[in-house]
Amino acid sequence: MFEKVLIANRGEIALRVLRACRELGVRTVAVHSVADTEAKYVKLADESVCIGPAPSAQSYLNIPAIISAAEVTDSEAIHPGYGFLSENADFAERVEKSGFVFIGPKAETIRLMGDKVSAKDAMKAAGVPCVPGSEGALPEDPKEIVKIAREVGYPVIIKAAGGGGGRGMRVVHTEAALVNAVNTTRSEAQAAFGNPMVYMEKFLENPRHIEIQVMADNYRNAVWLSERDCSMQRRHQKVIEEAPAPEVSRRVIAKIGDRCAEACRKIGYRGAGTFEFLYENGEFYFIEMNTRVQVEHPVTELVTGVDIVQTQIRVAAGEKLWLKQREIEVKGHAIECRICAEDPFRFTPSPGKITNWHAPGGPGIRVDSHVYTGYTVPSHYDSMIAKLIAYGDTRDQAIRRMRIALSEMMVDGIKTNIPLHQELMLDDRFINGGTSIHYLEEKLAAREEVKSLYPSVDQRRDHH
Ligand code: MV4
Repeated sequence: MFEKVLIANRGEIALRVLRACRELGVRTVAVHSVADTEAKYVKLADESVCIGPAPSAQSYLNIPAIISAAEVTDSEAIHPGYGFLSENADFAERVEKSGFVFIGPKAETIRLMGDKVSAKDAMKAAGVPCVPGSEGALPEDPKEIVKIAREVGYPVIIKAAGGGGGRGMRVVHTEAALVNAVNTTRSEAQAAFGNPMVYMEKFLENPRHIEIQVMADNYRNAVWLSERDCSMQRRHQKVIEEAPAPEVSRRVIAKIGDRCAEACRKIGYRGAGTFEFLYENGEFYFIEMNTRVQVEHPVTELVTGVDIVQTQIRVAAGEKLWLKQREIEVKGHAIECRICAEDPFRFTPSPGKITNWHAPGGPGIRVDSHVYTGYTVPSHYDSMIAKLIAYGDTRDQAIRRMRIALSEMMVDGIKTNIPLHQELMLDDRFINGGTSIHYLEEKLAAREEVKSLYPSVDQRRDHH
């Protein structure tokens, strides 16, 4: 096992990685920006290094500063968490070239998956079902593009190879709009990602977002650890995640999961990973692979009993995967609410000092958070301040526990989206389970409509 791991991240995931290291007897180095000097996980780490000013471009994305911090502290490995540099192939490469272990896949794997065209090619070749569409990137010739779209069938979606996570996409409903849409997406992709390559897929109108968690070692052993349903989202930001996915046949999931694990063996995948699928009419369609630990990993940990972050560290240190697929069982149900420092109705960020913090507890409740009374939520980063996770024997029990936990939770001094979560935990469609990726935005739009028809006294006063 490593003697010392550097945590190249901040917030709740830095604390999560720190706890995993502690349990493994590994010493920790926290790197932080000026804005995070007072963070609890910085104080809890064995050592800390300030790597730059508040803006992440100069701190959490500052590759030379992070590598220098690893050098001066004599760290052996670097855990990138999620976001920031976690899926940056150049970072992974420079970490390894500098003689440290990158806790994640090989740089070439990150690069393969970062290009959504090569990722899809690799997965198709490995037997993972993909959304029907163009064979690889679209050609230049407009006539060829029109022909491909006719074969795929409208509506189609044009996506940037360098995009992902909802960036650089355009839906096309008619042939008349096609070539223009392709050209616009190309130039936007060139500007945003420095890569003009685009590809085409059949546009699925009302899918769910279901993803499969995988874990692999350095020796081509791989398992899949159940699935998560992350359909409850707004503007590509997940709001609620759960495991297992409601209303999906276990047989169909098992077939897809086995394909994912097999694909990992084929491509020599290493570490934790997530296969993202769209699920519509009983079918799974691969769209992207994430090569990092995800925000929502705790729901998988609760239903499988596998500590994903510890497993990441152990396989990175060269341990052979001890988990056997037939021993991995899904038990119970887990739901995660992302608690964000934001206005629950307008979604504007609400940074500032938390004057009073009380985390809920009781059976089946887990809170992953780095905040405390007196903590100031900085304005420079993501607004997520906590993950509230409820586990139960059944989905119904998990929901009931979540309602109680939300009612106990106290966050004073800033606004949070707790009221939105409380509303969703009482929402009939959520309670039935299996809502699509559009559900939350439709619900919020309907709520806006009611508000404009029947303005509150406050809104009328604001208006005048
Ligand atoms: C799609 C799609 C419908 N059809 N692809 C958005 C994020 C990126 N990971 C892929 N995305 C989508 N790809 C086809 N062929 C709809 C989306 C999509 C979406 C996907 C997952 C979660 C939320 C979403 C919200 C809007 C659109």
